[in-house]
Amino acid sequence: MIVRSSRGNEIRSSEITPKQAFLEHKATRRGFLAGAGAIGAGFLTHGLMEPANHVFAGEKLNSVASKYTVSDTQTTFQKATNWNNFYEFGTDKTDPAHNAHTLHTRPWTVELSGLVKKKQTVGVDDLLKYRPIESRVYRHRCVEAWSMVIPWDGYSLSELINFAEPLPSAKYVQFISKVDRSQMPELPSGYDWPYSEGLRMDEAMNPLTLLTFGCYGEVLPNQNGAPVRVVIPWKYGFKSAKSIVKIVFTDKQPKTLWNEINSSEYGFYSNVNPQVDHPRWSQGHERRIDTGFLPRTIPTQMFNGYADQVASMYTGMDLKKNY
Ligand SMILES: Nc1nc2c(c(=O)[nH]1)N[C@H]1C(S)=C(S)[C@@H](COP(=O)(O)O)O[C@H]1N2
Ligand SMILES: [Mo]
Repeated sequence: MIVRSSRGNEIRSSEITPKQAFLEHKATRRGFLAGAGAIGAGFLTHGLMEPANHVFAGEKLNSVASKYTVSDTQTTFQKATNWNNFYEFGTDKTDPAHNAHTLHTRPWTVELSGLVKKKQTVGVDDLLKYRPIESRVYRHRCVEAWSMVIPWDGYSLSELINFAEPLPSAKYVQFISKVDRSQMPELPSGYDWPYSEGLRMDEAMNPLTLLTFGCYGEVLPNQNGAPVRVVIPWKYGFKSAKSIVKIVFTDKQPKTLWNEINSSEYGFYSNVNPQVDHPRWSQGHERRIDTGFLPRTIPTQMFNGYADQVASMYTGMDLKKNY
């Protein structure tokens, strides 16, 4: 089925929310635009309240330009939304685009918990309006040695962490993704769901770590982790948890799904590093998927090319040991 998105292009129905949600978002679009000026009011006062002005896949975000942007050739929207890892919706790269429409992205809340002053549950629309949304073109390097260049829309996670006020004892941040078998009929067995990932506090506070609501200037398609995910561009893609429902502040390094499955292949840090190979393949090169035709093989850069902004967090650390 083909429908028209808000930007007037034709998009496949698998890239948007189910029909019901699509109709609903049309009816409420005016409400969202009217409320968009109220940046900052957000969840500071509303907490659990779900505002009526929900936004859905395909809806335009009024993003502002960002200094955190690379000039590499961008991956096409078509490719970035049809070649995905989102195992909750199947393990083939094309599965999420076909299956993720069953995810209900509203109502949606994110729980802030653990070692933090302002423990609370926040509606995702309040989160979206908390700070101006920036468009940031990031390199995106999967541990499987392919890469893309994607314009994401969001704001630094540090903004939310500063709001939440972690206790001094909080040393790590854990991200927990949604799991719901009724919405994820393809949920594979053999994994310790929900998907879980984590960062050290300084990594989570690094301005590059993006709390992400959109890509290509639009609300995230479900297969890219709607309605809210993180993007950590100097780490392998699996660190960037999708469809987050819980952010937990902890004093110990949190459990992560891939590390629990195979700690020798998927380390907690997983910084992009061409000198530390995956046990089963080289990480020295990557297949850059950009134009949508044949991928080009290019050398992988240390910290995915973000060394200037992140290398100082790891001075004195043995990156072969802390892979
Ligand atoms: N919840 C969840 N988050 C996830 C994954 C997943 O399977 N489930 N896959 C990860 C991997 S391996 C990659 S490469 C990126 C892919 O993000 P993209 O599909 O938006 O490019 O999401 C990451 N986040
Ligand atoms: Mo990945």
